[in-house]
Amino acid sequence: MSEVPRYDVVVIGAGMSGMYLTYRLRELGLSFRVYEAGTDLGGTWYWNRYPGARFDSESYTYGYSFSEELLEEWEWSEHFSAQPETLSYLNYVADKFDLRKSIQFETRIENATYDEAQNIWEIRTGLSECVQAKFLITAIGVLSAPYIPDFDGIGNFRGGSWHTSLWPHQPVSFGDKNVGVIGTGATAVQMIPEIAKDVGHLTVFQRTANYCVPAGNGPIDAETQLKIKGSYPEIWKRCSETFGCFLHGFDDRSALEVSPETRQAFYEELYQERGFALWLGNFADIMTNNEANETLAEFIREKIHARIDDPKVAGKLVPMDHAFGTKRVPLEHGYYEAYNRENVALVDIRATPIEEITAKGVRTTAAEYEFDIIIYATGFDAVTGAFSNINIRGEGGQLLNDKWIDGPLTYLGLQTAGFPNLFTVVGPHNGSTFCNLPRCIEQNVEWVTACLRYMRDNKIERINPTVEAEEAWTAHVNETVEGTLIPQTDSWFMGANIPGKKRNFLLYAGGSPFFREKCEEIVANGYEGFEFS
Ligand code: NA7
Repeated sequence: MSEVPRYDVVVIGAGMSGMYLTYRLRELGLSFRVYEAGTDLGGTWYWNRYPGARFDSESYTYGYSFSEELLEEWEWSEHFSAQPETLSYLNYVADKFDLRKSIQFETRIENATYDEAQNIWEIRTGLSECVQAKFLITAIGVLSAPYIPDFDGIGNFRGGSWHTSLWPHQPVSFGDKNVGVIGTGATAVQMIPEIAKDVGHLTVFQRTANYCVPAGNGPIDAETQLKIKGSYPEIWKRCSETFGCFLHGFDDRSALEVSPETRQAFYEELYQERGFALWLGNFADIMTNNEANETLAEFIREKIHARIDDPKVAGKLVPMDHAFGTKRVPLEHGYYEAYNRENVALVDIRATPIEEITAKGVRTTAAEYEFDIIIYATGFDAVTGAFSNINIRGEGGQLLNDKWIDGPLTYLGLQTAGFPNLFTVVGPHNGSTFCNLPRCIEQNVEWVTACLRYMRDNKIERINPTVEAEEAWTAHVNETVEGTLIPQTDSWFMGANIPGKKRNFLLYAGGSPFFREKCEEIVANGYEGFEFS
């Protein structure tokens, strides 16, 4: 029998988290292996190749910050980088730091079992290859388990169909084709204007209208490029101070305490700004007070109406059923204008629901639409979905999916009791879930690798949070959201986009600065809430 390879650490996933872990674990001198299901690295930016895929974060706030040399060398061409450029960036990073040699591609991990007697994780791939590691680190992303609704007849369609995050690697020629898109979340909002330019005819099936706001993208000119390169320390400082590690931070004033004229002028100013200014740079009570929120919702509704030629179409695109910002706000690049094109039609599937997918297309309660291609922009089993796809068994053979059946239970979103030596980078209830991700990925990875260093230096073999610490953290996470309007709305934030999934807040709404402070304080108190042995 061949011997089972044994590492100090196994990492699952080679997206931005797994790549940075590779860099830090190597620096630490530990033996490790990274397993990645894709044929190459990049995670989100490897999988999501749909036309129009790009950052919703300003590019210069999104790259890794750990290497000054890298910051000096790399130039983003646009304020919101498109997916091909981002993937090139990640490949550049991988080459520069020689990351690939630690990663095994085309290897999906399906089982990971903790052996209590040996204090070891046994990890199995889909090919039944087995490896062992003292530590297991998941770096499997927040939006990496695609969701396609279980429509009747879905297998009968004779044309091409796929989920946006499983976009073909070969170029798709739309030519004069008839294309249907189901879903109008952040993904569809980026994709629709791009496809509309190329297709014969596009039909969009919308269940819920969203509050989409202009991204304000554009090329970065040479002067701005120089300015960006000269101001990275200020950029990182600004990001570290704001709620979500963006350049935009909430305004302390109440939307209701200023005059209507001041309020309107402020909204207008934010609407013209780049990125999430209107969401995360707005009056803070937009997210906590329905009356305040409604002043902004109404402002955006008027903007939508003004941009759509046909008032009937505008009426369908105007959100009336939820508060602004309680679902992820899509940033758009000419989204509303796409509906002014003659080759684009909008179907309101709340009024006329989809009954089935047929051999020829989509049948709603009102009509059958024939397509050459159907694109499912129907989102993800967010945050916990990627965990559900792996059988992770902890002490006593307990399945993580069973433990989390009523919602995630974690300490800091980094560990879960009964699963010793398992770290969940960007896990549920982790500060990184409501964050300009790379900023929080770096924090998570640095925290975990510092912990591994501490354990090695102090000859500690095992780390496991206490049940009390986990309960307190979970209660705290729920408190952070209870003061906001978020729980009012069904969204992937609440796990409410997946039929049968228990409604539960999956993110962390206490803000990145607080999360970071908490992580540091726990370390300063001798890893309070964790048990070492
Ligand atoms: P989202 O934001 O979850 O959007 C999914 C869309 O698919 C949304 O419009 C849904 O309508 C729609 N959907 C989901 N299920 C159905 C069914 N059964 N019938 C019709 N329509 C359906 O996913 P995205 O990929 O756009 O964005 C995910 C994240 O990626 C985004 O938040 C960013 O962080 C990046 P609904 O609103 O539920 O009525």
